Amino acid sequence: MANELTGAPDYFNIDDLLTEEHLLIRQTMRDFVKREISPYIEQWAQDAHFPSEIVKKFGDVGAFGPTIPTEYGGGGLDYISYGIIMQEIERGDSGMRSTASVQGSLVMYPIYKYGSEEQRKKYLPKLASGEWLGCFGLTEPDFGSNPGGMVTNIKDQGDHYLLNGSKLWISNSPECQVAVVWAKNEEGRIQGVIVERGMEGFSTPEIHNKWSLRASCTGELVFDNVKIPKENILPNVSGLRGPLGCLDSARYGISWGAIGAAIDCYESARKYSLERIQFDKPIGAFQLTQKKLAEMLTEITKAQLLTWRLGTLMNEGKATTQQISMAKRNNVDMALHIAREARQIHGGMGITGEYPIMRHMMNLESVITYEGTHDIHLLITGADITGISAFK
Ligand code: TGC
Ligand code: FAD
Repeated sequence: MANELTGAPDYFNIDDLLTEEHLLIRQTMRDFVKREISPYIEQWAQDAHFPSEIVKKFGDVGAFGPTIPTEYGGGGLDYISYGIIMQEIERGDSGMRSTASVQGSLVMYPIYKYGSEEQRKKYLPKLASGEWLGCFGLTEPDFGSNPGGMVTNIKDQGDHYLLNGSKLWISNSPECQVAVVWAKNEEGRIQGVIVERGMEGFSTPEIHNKWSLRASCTGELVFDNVKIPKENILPNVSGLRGPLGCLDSARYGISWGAIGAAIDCYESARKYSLERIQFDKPIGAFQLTQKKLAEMLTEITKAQLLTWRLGTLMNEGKATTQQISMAKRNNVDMALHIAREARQIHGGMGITGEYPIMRHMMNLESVITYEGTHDIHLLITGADITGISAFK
């Protein structure tokens, strides 16, 4: 039932669907997370500390831009490999996975997909190696679920642009060297802009007092007449499809990542249920505990099958935005539900940092909101079913 090497459930022999390379990547990431994240994560989260040294380590292990071609420093891997990497990192912590998925899917991906050859060569190798950390600025104080309403703007000044506005809730922003920012031009069309730390008028204030993703740094991006060289505009995209295309890739990674958090909660609950004695029996002997564990394993298995199939569609270039949206919504909701049930099984101990449960649960409250809220994803599926958009 459990994979002997990774200790993760494999109830439907899904490992048989993976290649030797996939299994090797998973083992490498599992070892990395056990060595570099798991021993320290509770303290980082309790202290609201972002371990900036992890950025270089992620670069070294190949966690940044796994699907980007090797000539730009990426891993040149397929989408199942990418999913496996996100799963194993999020088994450690969703905030750590955020750091990696923003870098890969939301910073490297748009530069690779929409950037010029010069931009690819300038930024991608440094981002892949972890020399630079990047962030992605789409959300604004007044435009979250509705990014098309954004007011951040660029104005053509002849030999450069002037960037004004602000972005809110931006993962990695306080530590970033480079930001991919979405702004409207004078015709109201959305364009991608590469902003570098040190540009005059650009600042990245940190958001404090989060109860969620405490080991990930989150902040604002503030642009006060920032002079943007013309070569920093992403030339090959305009319109909302630019940022939304990046979200497809990131939401796909989250659909795998959430399974990692769910596995960690399930495994902790399973072990605890066999060790904890009440009424002279392990609590795992009680039917209601078994029901919880049985439902957890069933939901994890369904999510594993969903993401594996989605990964094959991604590899074939056939996955739709709506399919990715469904997987993100289902798997994050599944993981949050499992975290809550696992917390019950741990009783009072479940609220302490002795176990990973409460941290995963609090993290997942962000994951179910970012990259499109649960309800926005329900509406994406609703629009696909009926042909009627219920957003506006
Ligand atoms: P709508 O009219 O549907 O579409 C506007 C234009 O975009 C095109 N399009 C896409 N293109 C490529 N890929 C996709 N996935 C696309 N989806 C839509 C569409 O064809 C259209 O193109 P054009 O050329 O005709 O203009 O847009 P809408 O304004 O009705 O909004 C749709 C909606 C609500 C689904 C969308 O805006 C949405 O997804 N909202 C949620 C916002 C969101 O997810 N924000 C995420 C911010 S980043 C983040 O959270 C990072 S956290 C990372 C971490 O820490 O891990
Ligand atoms: P709102 O859009 O104000 O939504 C509030 C509520 O209203 C939600 O329940 C929503 O579902 C509901 N709602 C809104 N519109 C509708 C509708 N049409 N129909 C029904 N219900 C609706 N953004 C970035 O750009 N880059 C990042 O790196 C990034 N990182 C983040 C990190 C964290 C920790 C968090 C919490 C957020 C991050 N975000 C980032 C922002 C995130 O994408 C937004 O929070 C999210 O898209 C929701 O926007 P909002 O918070 O403004 O909520």
